[in-house]
Amino acid sequence: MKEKWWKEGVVYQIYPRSFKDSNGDGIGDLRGIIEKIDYIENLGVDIIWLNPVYKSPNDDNGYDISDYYNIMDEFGTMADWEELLDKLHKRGIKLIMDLVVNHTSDEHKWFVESRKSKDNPYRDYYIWRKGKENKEDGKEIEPNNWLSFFSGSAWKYDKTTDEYFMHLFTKKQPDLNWENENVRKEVYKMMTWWLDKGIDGFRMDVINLISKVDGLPDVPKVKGEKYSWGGDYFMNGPKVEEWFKEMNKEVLSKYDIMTVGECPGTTPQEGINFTAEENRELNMIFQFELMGIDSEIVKWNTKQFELKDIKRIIKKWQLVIEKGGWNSNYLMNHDQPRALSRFGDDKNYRKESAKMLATFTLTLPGTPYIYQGEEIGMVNVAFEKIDDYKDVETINYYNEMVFDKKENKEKIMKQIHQMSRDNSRTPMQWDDTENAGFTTGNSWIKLNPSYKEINVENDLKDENSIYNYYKKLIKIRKENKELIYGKYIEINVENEKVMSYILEKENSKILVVINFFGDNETLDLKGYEKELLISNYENSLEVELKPYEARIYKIK
Ligand code: TEU
Ligand code: CA
Repeated sequence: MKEKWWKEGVVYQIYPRSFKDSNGDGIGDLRGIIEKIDYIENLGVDIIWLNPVYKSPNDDNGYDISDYYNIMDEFGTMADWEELLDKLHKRGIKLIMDLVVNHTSDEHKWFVESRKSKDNPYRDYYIWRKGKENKEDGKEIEPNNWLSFFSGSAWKYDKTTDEYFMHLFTKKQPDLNWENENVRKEVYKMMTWWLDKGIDGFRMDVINLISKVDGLPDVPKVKGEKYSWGGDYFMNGPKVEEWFKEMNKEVLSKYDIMTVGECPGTTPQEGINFTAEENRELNMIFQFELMGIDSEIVKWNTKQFELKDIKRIIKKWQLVIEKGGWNSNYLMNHDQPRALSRFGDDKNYRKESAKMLATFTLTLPGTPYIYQGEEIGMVNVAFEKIDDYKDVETINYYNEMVFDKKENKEKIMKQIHQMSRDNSRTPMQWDDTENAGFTTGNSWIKLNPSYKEINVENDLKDENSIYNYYKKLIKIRKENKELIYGKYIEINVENEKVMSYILEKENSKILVVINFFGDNETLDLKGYEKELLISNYENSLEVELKPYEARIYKIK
């Protein structure tokens, strides 16, 4: 297997709006990140993924970009950004930027032009269609019945030209028409411009959504619903690989960079196609299977997850690596609830389960991703009032369920407490002073009251903190290449509570044992002659695993 810096590196994701505010306006910014470089470096991570910092009206917190070539005023200036890049590089930390090119903001100049008239040169930059006649009542309806990611139709009517444009996300995020060669050229030009500024790669937002099937057909109707999920018609569509290859040839292949494509709804076979080196497309993708193990049909309908699903998913995705591609490992990001609250126990075993999950993410083959705050065990938040939520997905869901569908408000708030994206977007908790040291002003979103106890200052002081455990794990990962390039061999497959696996590289082996739940378990490891590298408990017994206990051994 070829060695690559992006296989060996650990990625730390920064959501700038909530990381550190440097000027007291309540919004995190680039100078705030600069202030915290020591903190990031001390953790031992190698690569930063920065969520979008481009000009944006912020309908979807920066994922609605109105100018790809400039920095959002609230976050600072291009000079600040250049200083950040320079300072990171001086410490040997790489920077990857978010690339959001499935859609733009409706305030982007291309769209402003596009909506003006049917013969505008930019018209075909977006996906415009005439309305259709509803067979039942003869009234005009949307061009098809696709549901958007964020509730309601994926089409918006625009009266200037009496047509509809497609938006898979919010109404202010019109989808670009990748069929148009000029769109692709503009995107490649923009990517080149950023790469020439010295960045180290891209995280590509919903990049497997860029190719929609011809004819944009209706999806089979779900009973009682006006709009239905059309994923089959826009995920991993017919031209997606052709365009990945073109992008690679025109742009990516010219630089020593890393790319990670965010690819919801992707199978391991598609993962192989997109990432196998010989295919010259992407380096790795974010697949979503683990994000679906605790819900049914829609994310808001949660259920208890089962370890057998985790085992099955991890095992089958090893195929990607075996076939010459690469994986990425994450348990959360800015779109997901706090992993610790979701897959661990944030009340009785907060530290133990946070460390357990860290052990899991950092020992699987593939590149690991840590999301800001995960390294100190930040937990979900439960705002009482819907007005305290800022996330457009959450607000749209609440409005649809409570106002349109007359669902019980308490039930919906409970779902929001569990699954809202704002769980991960409350500010980083630096210390126990007002606003957790995040801002001296009014924070753009309320803080999680847990900051009095859970904060960076406490974790830095405590030798046994979650932060220091992450730090040790990262070091162990670097010192034991089995954890990066080793072959994944699952053992005790049938065990429903404990996950254990060996990572083998040239006859050298690491054994990982993880109790995923809050009960004591027994596991016989006597057959292995081994040395303990790390555990989340001080005294590990030979056969008994304590709640959420995790251990890494070197096999002799
Ligand atoms: O997310 C795409 C995506 O798949 C998410 O919509 C996910 O399904 C959802 O957030 C789960 O609640 C990306 C970005 O990461 C997200 O922040 C953006 O809102 C979205 O694309 C649109 O750009
Ligand atoms: Ca600020």
